Amino acid sequence: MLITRRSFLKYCAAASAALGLNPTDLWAVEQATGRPEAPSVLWLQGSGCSGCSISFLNYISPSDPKDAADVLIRSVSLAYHPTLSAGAGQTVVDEVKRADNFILLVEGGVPTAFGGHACVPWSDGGKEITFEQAVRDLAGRAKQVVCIGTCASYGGVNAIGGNPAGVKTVREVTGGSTLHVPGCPPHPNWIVSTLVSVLQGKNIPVDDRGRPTSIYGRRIHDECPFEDRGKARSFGINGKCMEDLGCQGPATGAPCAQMKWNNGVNWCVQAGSPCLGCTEPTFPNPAQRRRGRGQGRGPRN
Ligand code: FSX
Ligand code: SF4
Repeated sequence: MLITRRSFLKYCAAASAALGLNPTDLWAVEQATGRPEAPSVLWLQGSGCSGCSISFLNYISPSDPKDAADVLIRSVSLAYHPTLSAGAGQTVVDEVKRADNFILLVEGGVPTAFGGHACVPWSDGGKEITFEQAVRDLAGRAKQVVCIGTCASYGGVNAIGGNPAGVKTVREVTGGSTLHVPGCPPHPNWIVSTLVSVLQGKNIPVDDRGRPTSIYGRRIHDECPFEDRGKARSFGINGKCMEDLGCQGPATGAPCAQMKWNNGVNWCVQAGSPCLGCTEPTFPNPAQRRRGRGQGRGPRN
């Protein structure tokens, strides 16, 4: 069963979630998705914590659920999401099999050990389909593949250490071009603005890590307001530079200092924590270099 724009709105409203965009973006996405040939969106979840989906839904506007967010929700044709889809079972599997003209969003890394059976998103006719199979199949048919979060983009938390499940990036598994929206999780604005650009068919300039430069082109440290306010000597000290406590801001591309999180309330360093570099291929262990791993070449055009 396909999720209609209306029904997606209902699920999101039930979760007290709303997504925000400025009016220009909204007008643009309405134009982009209002076309009969506009692609739908399939969202897969693999080896992750679902935090990326939660972040996507976490742009809360409790006082006015029918604001700009409603327009976006009505505009995006979400054909599949493992937890937002109303339908289940073979009906949904058949819809996914029939899907064409879609953008594939992948959240989470791809487990490849145990024949891929560490992650089984669905069964088809009683046969288990592994996440690895699903990603390979759908990526091959998608108009564009977008990795949501650091796990899908670079392996992230799930590929660290011994990596017993053999978690790989989407790009390692498919060998194809992928657009990356890293962050553990990514900010909802990063997800939404990238999705809008993809739906508009824009050419999205990316850096050498496959990330849109419009979002990730500036380093945390370059725009951190705390550099001149003295060095923090312990964690939990608000408003001081965390450089001596391992802050990854100088090596991390992200606009957290200006955009902040939770509707502009706060961000890591302001809350007394070093930046952990969650948008980088080295996350969560900056000492473990994974140069070249899963780094996308930008969108397919
Ligand atoms: Fe990874 Fe998504 Fe971190 Fe979690 O599932 S980017 S573990 S916030 O949410 O993939
Ligand atoms: Fe991630 Fe650093 Fe931004 Fe915190 S400040 S969300 S660790 S990029």
